[in-house]
Amino acid sequence: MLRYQHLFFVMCCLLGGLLAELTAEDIANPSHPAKPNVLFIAIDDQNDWIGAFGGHPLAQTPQIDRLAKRGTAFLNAHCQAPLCCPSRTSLLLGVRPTTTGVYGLSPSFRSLEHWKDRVALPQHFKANGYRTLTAGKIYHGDVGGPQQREREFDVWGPASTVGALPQKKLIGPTPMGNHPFMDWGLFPHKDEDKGDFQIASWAIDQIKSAPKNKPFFLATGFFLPHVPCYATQKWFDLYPDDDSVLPRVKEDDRNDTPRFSWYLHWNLPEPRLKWVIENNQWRNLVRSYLACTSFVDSQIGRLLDALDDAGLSENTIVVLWGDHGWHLGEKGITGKNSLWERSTRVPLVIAGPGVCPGGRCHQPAELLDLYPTLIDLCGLTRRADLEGLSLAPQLIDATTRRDRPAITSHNQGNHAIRSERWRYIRYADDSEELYDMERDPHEWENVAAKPEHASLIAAHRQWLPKPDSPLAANSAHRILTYDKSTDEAIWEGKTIHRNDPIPQ
Ligand SMILES: [Ca+2]
Ligand SMILES: [Ca+2]
Repeated sequence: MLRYQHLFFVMCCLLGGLLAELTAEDIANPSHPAKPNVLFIAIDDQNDWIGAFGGHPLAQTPQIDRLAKRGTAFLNAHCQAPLCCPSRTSLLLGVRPTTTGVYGLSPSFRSLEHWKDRVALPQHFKANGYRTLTAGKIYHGDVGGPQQREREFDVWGPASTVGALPQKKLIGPTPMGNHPFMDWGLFPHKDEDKGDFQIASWAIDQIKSAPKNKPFFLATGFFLPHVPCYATQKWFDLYPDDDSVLPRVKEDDRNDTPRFSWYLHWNLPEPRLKWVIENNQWRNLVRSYLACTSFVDSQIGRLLDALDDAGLSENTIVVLWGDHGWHLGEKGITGKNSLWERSTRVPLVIAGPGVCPGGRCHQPAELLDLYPTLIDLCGLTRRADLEGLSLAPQLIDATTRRDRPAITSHNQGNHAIRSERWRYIRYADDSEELYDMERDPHEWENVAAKPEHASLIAAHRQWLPKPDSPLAANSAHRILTYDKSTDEAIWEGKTIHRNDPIPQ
């Protein structure tokens, strides 16, 4: 009986999706767009501290939760690289960092001979009759001058900015260079003066004035909760000013992680947990990050309201994703650049025509999958050069199995393989980690050395990406290379010796 009920539910969803795509107006008026619009929302450095994703018990994100109720939330979704540029390059081109060799903050893929003319996701929408628009951070950095901008999107709105800034840094000088972005906290300003507010306002204007005879692909990239995490009192008030906001950490957690795990974030402006605690900044950082997350959530709510007000919600696919996670003390660090869950797990929600409401998918999913998924949902021309897998089956029935795990890479030779239950990490020097994510969701106990896990590790190893390309030309910033024959690791141009103390 249950099976029939399930089948009936799936058929209703399929029929509902088809009906949503083709309305009476389409039949009466062939010029009315039968293709759905797409609202494509990126959030920079947003980890899984989102209500619907359960990464933090106190996170307040009612608008993303509202979107998740309308669509499918991918609860085991992961970035392909724990850093902006390589993660976004992978998503936009539909290929892995291990294929492009783009692992650092530079180069821009458009500067590379092999990728300069490759059709990126927004260009594929344009080629299929869409009007394409963008504001904020979608690509990482400049795409290469006005001519190239026009090739990427039809219409460009405001770029990403922090907006209102305090007169000077709110926290004391941070280690490893006192980077101006390493700052957070509360200072008096107006939400309306924040860059993300202005980006949302621009996107709302585009939704209101969208031509009726052409579907749109509107990409909106929010900057927060990327550092500097500034927010107004209203957003801080959502979170208790006590230690109940702190994430759970294990003091000696790095005792069983390989030394090579430190090489991936050897020397960075993001402070270690030790510094954050010693400078009485841990609670402030956590509250600031959560406050910024809730603020961005409210801006997403403004976009969803605009779609409702314009009568476009029924015919618009909304995709929400974060480009990678962020540590706030877990494993002794803040920031990204790790192959653990807090760095690789991202919020991913897809809602709209053809998507079953309320879906909760626990199968592994990758940001890389968005390109083929959107091709399926919008009926675009198929492409044979994409490395992701369409999530369309999971959007109809979230329990549909996927054999392929999610794979995250950070520089050549360092990879995490996340299956439904396990996380396997292999570093360039062959050191390994294995975590049972069901029994040990915080990844506190590395069980890679246990003999009973040998076959499990072998099964995960089969998914290590091929090719595993070396660095693309002009790679820079957060770059690590390793020569196994000499055991020499080079971080940002400087050799790391086996006995060097770990920078703190
Ligand atoms: Ca980012
Ligand atoms: Ca540990």
